[in-house]
Amino acid sequence: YPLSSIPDYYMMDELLSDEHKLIRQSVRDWVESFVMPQIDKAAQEHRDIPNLMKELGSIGALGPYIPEEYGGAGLDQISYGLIMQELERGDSAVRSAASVQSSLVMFPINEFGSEEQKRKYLPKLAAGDMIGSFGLTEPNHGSDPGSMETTIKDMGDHFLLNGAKMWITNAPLCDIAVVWAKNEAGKVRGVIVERGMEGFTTPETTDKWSLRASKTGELVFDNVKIPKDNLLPGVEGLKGPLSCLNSARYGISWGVIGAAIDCYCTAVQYAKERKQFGKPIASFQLQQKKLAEYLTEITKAQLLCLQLGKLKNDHKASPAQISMAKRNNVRMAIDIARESRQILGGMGIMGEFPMMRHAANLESVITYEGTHDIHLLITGLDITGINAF
Ligand code: TGC
Ligand code: FAD
Repeated sequence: YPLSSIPDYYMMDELLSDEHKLIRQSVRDWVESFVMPQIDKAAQEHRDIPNLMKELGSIGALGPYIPEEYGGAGLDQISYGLIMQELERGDSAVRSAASVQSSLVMFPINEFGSEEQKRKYLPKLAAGDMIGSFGLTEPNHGSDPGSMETTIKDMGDHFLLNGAKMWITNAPLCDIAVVWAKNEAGKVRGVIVERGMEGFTTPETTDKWSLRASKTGELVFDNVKIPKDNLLPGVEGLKGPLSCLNSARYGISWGVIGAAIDCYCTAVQYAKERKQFGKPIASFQLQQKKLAEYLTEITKAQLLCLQLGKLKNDHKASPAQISMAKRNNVRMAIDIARESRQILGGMGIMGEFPMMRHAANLESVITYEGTHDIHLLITGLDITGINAF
């Protein structure tokens, strides 16, 4: 489909700055030329896209809102959202790579790291010369990270890290991992673990049906000696990792709009071209109903994100507001991906078209960064003041 057919039904562009539109266009062009030609093959072959992180670094998609003095672009939150939207139009695996690096690795180092840590890691992470991962989830604790079993023990001149993290995006590729573990006092602390530290391994999780162009794995720590300088000094408690999630979930709310747009635009074009009973299938009311509903839902999601972005720029977005957007928009996107596949009939199952790939990817997206049900409970808690976890 022509890129000019990407919907802006409520003229949201009028609310964006020239800089926002320029950033969106440049990422859109990159996705079109770099991601689109190779994404189906990568997903079919269950492998990552070669050189992805360097490429993402070169277009400024890693840590866009990190200050320029540390290698970021110093952009606002709406720019970050628009970048995520364009990346996920390509594939959720591409957005995931940028999300983890930006919101889950660069964000905590920037927010909670020492000056030395910022200077050591952030510029390399921004350039894609270094790949980061984020270890919160464990084999026995996913939705309930507060019960984590991974520990750091103070040994005087270093810490000893023991435990395991599971389902970690980019674990097999990472040069560093931001890992959350409990100290002797039971307080959650963050440490930067570097590849090559003795006792640190990253086995790959294979045979996924979802996010096949993204590497997932475990982070295993067997008496890993962590230098004291690698502790994130600026935060203690679960609010450390959860603050990172606020940023990543916000990006996902925008990102999934991109996946929905890709499915919607493909479906509109196909419905206009494909003829049955002597007419384009777009002329049947049943198909028009679907297309009209997709556009309505995409438009609502865009407006939700834009206002959330403004709140975030003003440091007024609450975690519960972010949960609402993540939950609503991922549901919107997965519904559109699943439904729009049917508009293509048999062709909808083919790799030539993106619906099956997006729908399968979104099964991970609706689970990670807090499941659909957990976000509902966060909204429920915000309404009632009663914790129903
Ligand atoms: P609770 O007792 O409510 O809170 C503990 C402390 O944390 C604070 N807090 C937050 N702080 C900042 N942002 C938030 N969103 C926060 N939510 C809670 C809270 O104020 C409290 O602070 P303090 O100072 O009083 O100690 O926590 P709980 O144990 O009852 O758990 C509730 C919660 C919110 C953790 C849980 O509902 C939840 O969110 N579970 C989901 C876990 C999750 O999202 N995991 C994601 C792992 S990372 C990932 O999936 C990456 S995929 C990326 C990719 O590939 O793109
Ligand atoms: P569980 O917590 O066991 O939940 C299972 C089901 O029970 C869910 O439907 C859930 O909603 C429901 N449930 C749980 N508690 C309640 C409750 N109180 N009330 C009602 N229902 C409940 N994690 C990281 O730390 N870093 C990463 O980079 C990362 N990348 C990921 C990449 C992929 C591809 C995937 C699939 C996951 C990734 N995750 C990552 C982990 C992800 O965040 C977790 O899978 C997610 O938080 C859910 O945890 P769980 O899988 O253990 O499910």
